Amino acid sequence: MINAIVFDLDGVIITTDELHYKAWKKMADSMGIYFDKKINDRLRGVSRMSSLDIILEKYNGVLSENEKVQIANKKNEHYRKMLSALTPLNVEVEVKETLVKLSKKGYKLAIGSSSKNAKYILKRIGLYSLFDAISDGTNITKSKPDPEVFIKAATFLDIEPKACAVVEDASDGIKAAKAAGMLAIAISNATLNQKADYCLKSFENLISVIDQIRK
Ligand code: B16
Ligand code: MG
Repeated sequence: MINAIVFDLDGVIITTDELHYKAWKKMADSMGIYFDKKINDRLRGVSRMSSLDIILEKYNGVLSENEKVQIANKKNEHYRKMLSALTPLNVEVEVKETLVKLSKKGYKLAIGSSSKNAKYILKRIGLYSLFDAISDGTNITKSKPDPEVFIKAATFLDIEPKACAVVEDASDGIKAAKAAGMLAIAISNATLNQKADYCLKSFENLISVIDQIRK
């Protein structure tokens, strides 16, 4: 029986995946590195430093660890500048309504995000208080596909992993959910991963999928 739903943030709750792309693109262009949306899809759910390593596969030079940290910090500055313009109006109505409906049905709601900016984003878009627990990049040592972020979310909720369902837009997120022993529900890009237990046509479709699971 499913008692809790753990949501990925970027690309599921809010389209900050687009802002990550813009920030990385600006950084890559400034260094003359080829970067496109296909490469960007490999960054979904992956930590900031691991994302940089993927982007640097197209870079011919050699960088020290310190230089890499500086580049990642610069990207985060671009990203935070865009995040500072977010308001509750950036949240799709169907997302907010679906979360409220699930909460009223008695499900515990949590965030399971690799992002260190997750709490800031949730506060900016006015959804922070809707979640019973937030597990993010600040409380993990390994990013998705490692299950740590989801296991921590279940621990914060005091609910067993097998009673949790995860909603993810990243293939690595689906792998992480399965490794955590949770039900994996895919949306957008993650629907390509055959390991997903369910695929959503839209965010609000989650209500009927959860009702179906309950039967
Ligand atoms: P930050 P999610 C992930 O968030 C993003 O998908 C990924 O592209 C990003 O690199 C990662 O967070 C770290 O984000 O730089 O803000 O700490 O999809 O797991 O919610
Ligand atoms: Mg995501």
